[in-house]
Amino acid sequence: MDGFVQAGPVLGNPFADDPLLQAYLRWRLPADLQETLAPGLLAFGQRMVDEVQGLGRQAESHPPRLVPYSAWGERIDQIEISGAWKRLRDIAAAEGLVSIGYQRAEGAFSRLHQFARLYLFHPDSAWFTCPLAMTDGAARAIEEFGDDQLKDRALSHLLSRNPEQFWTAGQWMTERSGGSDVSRTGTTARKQGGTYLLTGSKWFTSATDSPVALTLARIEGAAPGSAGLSLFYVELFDETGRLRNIRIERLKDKLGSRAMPPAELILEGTPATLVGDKSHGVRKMASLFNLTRLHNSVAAASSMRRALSLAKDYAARRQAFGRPLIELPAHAETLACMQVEWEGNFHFAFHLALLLGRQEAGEAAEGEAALLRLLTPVAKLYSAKQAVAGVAEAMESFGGAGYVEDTGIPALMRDTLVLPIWEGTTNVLALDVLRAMERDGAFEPFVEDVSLRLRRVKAEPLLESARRVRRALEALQEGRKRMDGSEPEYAEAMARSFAYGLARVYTGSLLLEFASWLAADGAHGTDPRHLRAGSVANRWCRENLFTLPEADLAHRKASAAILREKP
Ligand code: UCC
Repeated sequence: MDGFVQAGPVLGNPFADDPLLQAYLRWRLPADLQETLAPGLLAFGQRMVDEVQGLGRQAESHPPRLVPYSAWGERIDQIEISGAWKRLRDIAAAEGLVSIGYQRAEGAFSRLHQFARLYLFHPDSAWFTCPLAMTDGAARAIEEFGDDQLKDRALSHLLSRNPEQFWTAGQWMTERSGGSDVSRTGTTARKQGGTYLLTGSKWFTSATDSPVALTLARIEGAAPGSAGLSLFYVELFDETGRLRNIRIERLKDKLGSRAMPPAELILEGTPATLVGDKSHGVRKMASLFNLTRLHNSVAAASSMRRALSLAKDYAARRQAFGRPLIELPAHAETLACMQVEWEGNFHFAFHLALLLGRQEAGEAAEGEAALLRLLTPVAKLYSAKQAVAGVAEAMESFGGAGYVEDTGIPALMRDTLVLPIWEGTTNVLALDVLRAMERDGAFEPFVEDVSLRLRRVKAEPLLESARRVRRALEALQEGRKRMDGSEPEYAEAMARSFAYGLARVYTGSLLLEFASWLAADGAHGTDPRHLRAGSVANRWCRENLFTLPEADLAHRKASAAILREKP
């Protein structure tokens, strides 16, 4: 019998093993702050290996369960969750995975610090990063729109580092009529004394084991459409722990993120507090979902990194055709492409965290708010697609083993597949990109920002790439003019390609700026790392940065004709 046993991939401390994250923090943070934060990140990374990986696996294998009735027939609708999931929540609280962003101890860099931690936590956390994203978004919307009473009540829990005090928040936006077009929301709100009572059904509620949630409802008599919706804060349980006029119809039987309990709910006069003034609830909810979309981008970069580190480690251990896989040119090329795509997405996501931190600290430069508004959907839609492609590629690189459940790789694939779906699908976000350009004038700051970044690129080996990005930027400007001057349907048909173009151009400029910094930085002048960063940037920029496909009326008619035939 052949006694050969293949050694599986091994994961180390995700901070210690991530030179890109370390270099990025050296680049962006003041030296003293970087030195202060690094030991904490290293220790947190070790906690992933020692504790969180095991908890994530346990939570995944003990999914939540709905208990509709007590032993004696009383309707109780309790969601039972695993001890591991509860422990993940306690760790998240104690490590400040939400509160760091609000305590702002690191000023404009607080979001960078927070998202560095979330990036380390995500792939081991069995998607506990979903409730954390929702909690972060709820805290932000309440901070922005809530009155003092609501802020005192809710933020003291949502931002607590004490596991006994900490609350996660859910988000209930999706109804049967749609998760994308929320203007058709049917839930109504009736005023009773100082509170509102909500009646309706919610088709997909996220993080439903949370004690509080933000949701949309139409106050009786309010206008139809999304402007007539208002934003509400709900506390799900009364003092005895019973649901407040909420029925849980069922938990969603999802493809992935199995430790997490989204549900279908019926609201039967559920007490709720209005957040801010009446109406324009979608605009207020945007404060939540713009933040959860950034969480999504960081989770995408984190998932890509996890998949790549598994694939690379395995490629060094696994022999085929007389060599380790990593030495086989075709395989090495595939892995290198994955690495370039991951590094680009990493830069894009972390740059948004930097912009957000600056904005919240009141240190944003002119145009940066509009830029962040535009780049948020761009990063979400692009990174989610790239993460799905990257994780699928990593899965394939394991051959049949990647398709086998107990390697953990199928779970990683399943969990990644939700990234393009929740918090806005690719096309919905591409349309949001148009909205940001039209309503917030965000394209001009984008052009200025990329141009400024390209002017900082001085190193000779990067100049050709800088020229390529400049040409692609001009193509985007040309495309924008064409979209502006055409019927709206042309712009909508082109929105996805255009958004991809924005993502690739912007990321190219960030990679070039980073490589330039490494090349110019005295500490790295002789370090070959700056050469490899240059190779990453050049490879990114050699690819198809942006071209706008022709999509005139004839093209649209052709699309309709193509679709006419059954698949
Ligand atoms: O359903 C879901 C669950 C899926 C499964 C999840 C699996 C669970 C496991 C997960 C574990 C990981 S998720 C779906 C969540 N839904 C969304 O993310 C919403 C997607 N739809 C959109 O984003 C749309 O673009 C809408 C809803 C925002 C479109 O709304 P409207 O009302 O039709 O469009 P308007 O009229 O353009 O926008 C209304 C207002 C405007 O402001 P005012 O009131 O001043 O006119 C907009 O400028 O909202 C403003 N607005 C924004 N503001 C719209 N979008 C934004 C934005 N992104 N930022 C700022």
